[in-house]
Amino acid sequence: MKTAIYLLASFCLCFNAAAQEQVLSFQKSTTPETKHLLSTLTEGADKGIMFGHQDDPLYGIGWEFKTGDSDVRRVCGDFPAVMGFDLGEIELGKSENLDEVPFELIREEVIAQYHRGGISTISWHVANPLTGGSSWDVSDTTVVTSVLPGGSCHEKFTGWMDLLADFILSLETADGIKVPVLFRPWHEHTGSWFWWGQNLCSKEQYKSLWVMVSEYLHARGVQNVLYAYSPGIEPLNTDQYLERYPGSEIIDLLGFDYYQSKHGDYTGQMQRLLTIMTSIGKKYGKPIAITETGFGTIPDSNWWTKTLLPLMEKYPISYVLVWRNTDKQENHYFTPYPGQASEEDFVKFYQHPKTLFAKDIKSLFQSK
Ligand code: BMA
Repeated sequence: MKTAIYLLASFCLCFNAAAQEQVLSFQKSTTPETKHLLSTLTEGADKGIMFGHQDDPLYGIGWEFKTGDSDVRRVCGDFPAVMGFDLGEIELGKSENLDEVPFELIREEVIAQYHRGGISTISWHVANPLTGGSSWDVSDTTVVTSVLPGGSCHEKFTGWMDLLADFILSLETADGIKVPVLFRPWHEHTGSWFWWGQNLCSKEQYKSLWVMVSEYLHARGVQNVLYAYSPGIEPLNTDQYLERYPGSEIIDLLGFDYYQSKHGDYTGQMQRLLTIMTSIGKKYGKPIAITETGFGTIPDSNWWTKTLLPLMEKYPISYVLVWRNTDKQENHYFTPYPGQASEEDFVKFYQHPKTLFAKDIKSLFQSK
């Protein structure tokens, strides 16, 4: 018992020191398939820009949970190169995520996307472990401290990380290959709408969150994961972008999230962040991506070729991902569906040599 307590105490001490210096206590190890994913993300940018869509094969406008369906495919005949999925509420032991998607289906679709030669990225709108609320519950500013080692919710959160690890480890093909994924937790942290946001924790605490999760997944033997860092649009320069960067030892891809709205200078803001990321990406040797974007309901029928594509062409971007199409929420769709105003323009966008979809990835990268 004493030995166990000692080991635990020394682990905590080492952990804290490691967190402060941002030095991991382990050498990151990845499977050959995970390395292949990293090279696809990195080299992809020379060949074109991969298109991504959140929850693409799960549901869309007017349909739900039909194998092989996708609004993107219904419009252009191909699946996106990148698919995003969310594990929010897996930590609560539920069988469905916060958007009522069965985790079993997510698992199947991640594996199907791998067989297609495509990429899956996973976000985690994790519940608030201290208040019992959602990711968006920012009523308490001590949540991050509470989950770190020594905090009142640390043990509970360790259990949550176990459920996360179980899921990532369960992403396995019939012949036993662990499917690699790009994990993107703690996103949009430069805003203050999630419990891990800018005004809810210090920069050291935020970085420690990253160290804790990556160390824990490593300790659980998870090697089929890469990590994406994705603040919001707030950073005005490279220093601000990197203010809470947990370090190149952990992070594999740099991104940011930003959406167009009816007002505001979308192109100008995007250019600012893309310029910042391009220089950091080059300096650190990391691929860069637009990890979330879109123009809700796409009211501009030429948005794909006149707004998004010109932005994508100017920077060495690996992929761009637009958010989900759901009719459970009013006006919440980000790709066209048959009959939507931007359908024709999306087909032009698809046909453009610079954009890459699932079939392109399969032929370019010879994936399984
Ligand atoms: C948000 C919205 C929410 C959803 C969440 C996680 O941006 O789409 O409705 O619950 O993403 O997918």
